[in-house]
Amino acid sequence: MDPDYLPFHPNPSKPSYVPPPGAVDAHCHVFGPGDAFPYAPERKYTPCDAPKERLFALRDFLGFERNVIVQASCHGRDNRALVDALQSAGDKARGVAVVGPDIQLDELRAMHEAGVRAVRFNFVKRLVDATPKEVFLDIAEKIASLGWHIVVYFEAQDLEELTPFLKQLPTPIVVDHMGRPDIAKGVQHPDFQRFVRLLEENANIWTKVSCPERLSLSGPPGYDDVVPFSRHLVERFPDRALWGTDWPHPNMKSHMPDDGGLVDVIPRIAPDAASQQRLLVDNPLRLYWS
Ligand code: 0GY
Repeated sequence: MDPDYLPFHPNPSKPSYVPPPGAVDAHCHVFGPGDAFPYAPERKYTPCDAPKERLFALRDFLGFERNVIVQASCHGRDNRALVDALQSAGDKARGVAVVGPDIQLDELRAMHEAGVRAVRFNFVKRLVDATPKEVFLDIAEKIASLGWHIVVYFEAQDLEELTPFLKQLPTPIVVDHMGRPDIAKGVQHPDFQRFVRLLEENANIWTKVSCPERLSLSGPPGYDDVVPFSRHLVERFPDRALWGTDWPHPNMKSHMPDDGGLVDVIPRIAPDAASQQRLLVDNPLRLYWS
């Protein structure tokens, strides 16, 4: 069960940028440790263990107060590592779970008690086997009754096909990593503008301006080619954008980002104190802590 991608950065730099009090890292994961919380048999990659203690230490080191921990595909629908981390973090973390069609209301209520506030629907074909849309719609109805929302992960080429489905969902929706645009095409390309239009036309759709390290062609330290995309979304949708580290960066094979360097990208995508406050504090608190 050796990991099949790079380990997370062992010694991130201290960022120059200091997040405002109450700042939330709204996209990160815990993995294992595998001997306590085994990885899913159906997983498409085996991660490096990334236990809760390391996540909480990173949160403090980077100057954040809270985490939103997202269930990743390597743990399948077994949310035990996530729930364990949430219970340890108390009010400092909220969670996004992955559930199947047989999930019961009492199981959802127990997860709510632990801090789960959303489910994730993953459409990325290299990460998961396909789930029928009717199954997702059933889950959506169940979780809506708890006031949860839905996090969706897809790649840009799938947006057109997915749009009617997204419009059917009864809750707020958060799109991971800006819908994974093709950065080489540029902000004005019809593909990215289709994503912008989706948010313009649907006030319940939010996005995470995260993961420059996955999208960039120019690479670290500044991920300069991704900044115009993130900045565009923060400017157009200041009340519906979230930011996250994506620690421990599952499946990153080209390079492993310095998490301090990722934090230093924030003032380039949200250049003034008011937009940083919304991106890092007000927006995630409204969605996950109210
Ligand atoms: C991410 C990105 C990835 C993986 C997962 O669920 C997952 O396994 O989300 C990826 O490989 O793009 O959001 O952290």
